[in-house]
Amino acid sequence: MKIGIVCYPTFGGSGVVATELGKALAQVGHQVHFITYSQPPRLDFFNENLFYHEVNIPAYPLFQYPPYESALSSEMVHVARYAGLDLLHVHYAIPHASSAYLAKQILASQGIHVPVITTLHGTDITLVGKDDSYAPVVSFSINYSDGVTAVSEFLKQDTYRHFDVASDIEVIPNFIDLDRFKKQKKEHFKLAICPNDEKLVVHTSNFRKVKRIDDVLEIFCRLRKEVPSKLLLVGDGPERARIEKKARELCSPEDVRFLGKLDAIEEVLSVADLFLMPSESESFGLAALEALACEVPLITSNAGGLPELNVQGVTGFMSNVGDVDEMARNAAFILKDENLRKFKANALARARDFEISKILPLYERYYRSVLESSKGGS
Ligand code: GMT
Repeated sequence: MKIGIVCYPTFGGSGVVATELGKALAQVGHQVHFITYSQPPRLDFFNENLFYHEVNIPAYPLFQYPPYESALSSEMVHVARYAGLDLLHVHYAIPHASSAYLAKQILASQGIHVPVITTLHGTDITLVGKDDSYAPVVSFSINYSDGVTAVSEFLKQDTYRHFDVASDIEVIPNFIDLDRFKKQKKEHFKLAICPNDEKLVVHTSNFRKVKRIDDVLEIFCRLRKEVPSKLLLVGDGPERARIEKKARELCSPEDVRFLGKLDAIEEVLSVADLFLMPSESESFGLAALEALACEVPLITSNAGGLPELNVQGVTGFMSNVGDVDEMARNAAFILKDENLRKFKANALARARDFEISKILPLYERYYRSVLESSKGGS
């Protein structure tokens, strides 16, 4: 198949999933064309089946807001024609699904049929998409996609709850490449951060409000009274400066470190003992799956799709959003030497359920079914 993939070229979950999916599809022989406004960070290796097309957004003094959607639709049209794409797979509804709809109509007017599959990732539905400024366009572009997938059952149901959507939504969860995400020998790194054998607690995110990073600090402050431990915060985003200031007020610089954006997150996870994800909303929790793959148990909220990943009392614990006291108590329980080994083993076993080799065929099968059912359609 020849597949066009549209996504945000960022460290965010939807961009990572889209890029890893495209790479995996290319490795099994599909031709994959990425259409994005800059090179996705994980598009970092050569494969004869991989292509990258940058969306060009020419500036013009009239444009206070450059019309990215139009430029994106035009690039989809160019690539679909030039490469002979069989389908377009867009990740994150806003604005990719509506741009794809427009591209599809333009192509149809030229006698070319290219079906569109939209993958819903999370905040495109649960947060941003619900806003009146976007909701009618999100509903429309979901209904007029030829296929729609969501990364969890929760996200599927939330889409039906909040949007006027009639289409069937296929649930295909996030996945993990266990060849890359596995515990590595990085003991020197652990020793540098935890010189007195403290436990290492990690949080990675895009530092947005929805991640409740204040709760990460609150949990850690309570935990370190019980268990000698250190906290590593990985990633960057709008909340970073405020959280760094709060961390300075609450903790000593030896206890909490900010590492910024990291490509090789698996190296940090390899030496971690516990991962915190107390999010307000989380459609799946890819970062938590990456932690599990590196044998790191989880303390998460029970929001959104997290119960579909974190198994209560097995891979970690879940609590109501904001219940930092319970989260800290459970964190201390996991970190007891007699418990930690079991939780770590369970973490890896759970990650295996989401191995890419299990999830890739679900996408391929779905592509084939959409191609089949949209044959001759418009
Ligand atoms: O808002 C974010 O956290 C980024 C967002 C994205 O789309 O880039 O992540 C979402 O998609 C990931 C991949 O499917 C999911 O694992 C995350 O749970 C989801 N984030 C939220 O729902 C908050």
